[in-house]
Amino acid sequence: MNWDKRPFAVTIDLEAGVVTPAEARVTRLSDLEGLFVDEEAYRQEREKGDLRVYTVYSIPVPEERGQLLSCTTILYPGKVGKEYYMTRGHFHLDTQAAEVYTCLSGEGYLLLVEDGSGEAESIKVVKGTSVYVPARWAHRMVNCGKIPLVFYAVWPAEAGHDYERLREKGFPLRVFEEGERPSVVRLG
Ligand code: S6P
Ligand code: ZN
Repeated sequence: MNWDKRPFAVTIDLEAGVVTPAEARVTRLSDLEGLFVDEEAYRQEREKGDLRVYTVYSIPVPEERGQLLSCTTILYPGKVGKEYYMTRGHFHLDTQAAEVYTCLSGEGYLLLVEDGSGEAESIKVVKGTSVYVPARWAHRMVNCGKIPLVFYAVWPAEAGHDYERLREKGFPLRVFEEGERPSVVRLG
């Protein structure tokens, strides 16, 4: 996209999550090694193929103070063992950067954990749920439905992503299928 500091528009397919024009990035099972609790189930899934877990359509702007980045994420339905497909999840490198997640289609949970206290929350999301993610809260979306979970995110362009910090700390909440229903479980 040519950036000339002029207003511009994109088109978002609200059901499919596809943004035109935008750049798509696919995250596959092989990119998410170590993420899911059941390592044996992960190994078995990998033997079946390297399935897509989510696709992100980013609307690029310069990563400078004052700019707003936005994207859609299409999180496909699926499970590794009993654990539903989820995004990797992250803190923002800029500890003052908040974010808004708005669900356009599908259903699931947004899992959050606060960096200092370790306080954790799960928020049920369906089409139309818009969640304010305060600064310092790591965030991860989980698809508990049978169709793709599509959400639109907007956040400060200079926020950056800290995946490593979340990986080291671990995410205390997980969502598993129990009796054909999602169940949010606290680990440890
Ligand atoms: C960025 C925002 C989303 C995620 C995307 C994929 O701040 O939260 O665009 O990047 O949903 O998730 P993840 O955890 O792999 O970046
Ligand atoms: Zn974020």
